[in-house]
Amino acid sequence: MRALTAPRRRVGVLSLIVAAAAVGAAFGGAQAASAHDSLVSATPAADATVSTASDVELTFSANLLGADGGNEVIVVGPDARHYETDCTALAGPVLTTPVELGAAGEYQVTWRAVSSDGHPVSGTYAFTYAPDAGQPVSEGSETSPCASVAAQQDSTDATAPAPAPSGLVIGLSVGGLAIIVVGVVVVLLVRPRRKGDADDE
Ligand SMILES: [Cu+2]
Repeated sequence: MRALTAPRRRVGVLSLIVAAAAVGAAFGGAQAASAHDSLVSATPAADATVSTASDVELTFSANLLGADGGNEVIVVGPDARHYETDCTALAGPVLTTPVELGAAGEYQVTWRAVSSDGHPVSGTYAFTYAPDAGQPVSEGSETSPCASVAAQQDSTDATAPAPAPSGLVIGLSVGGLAIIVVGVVVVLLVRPRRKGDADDE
């Protein structure tokens, strides 16, 4: 009887350790996610219609990290051309990107920022540009005038056979793995315990 119980108990302890690790990982992930800075306000605001804009200003919930090239805002017009005129400047929680807008229509703002915990956060939103008559119409540019953004887009556009997985994909994979591990552990835990209960009583 002893010989049977010992290995079973060892499996139980092992399962508990794995379960604790998995739950810890899941919790850690959730905590890290909740600590990510979020976009608090934007000018022009999402879904707003503006008649003029000299820059796009995004304010986040905390001071961002000034990692090189990590904070980027691109502004793409209805003609799919870029209308930001320089790289994004960071001041505390605020990203400012100068723009010269072109034709009237919907402009897409795509941003990527380095959260105060060091992790990248990103998002996209649109605003409508409805300029008064006589406003200068910028021609925009085919690629971002910001070298680090343009370089990134080049590498994205290149026909790479296996594009590097994004942080989101990695996060989902890790999350999926944690769920699978927890599932396996639950099965392992439930099985021997039933037998064990029967034996003990
Ligand atoms: Cu994080």
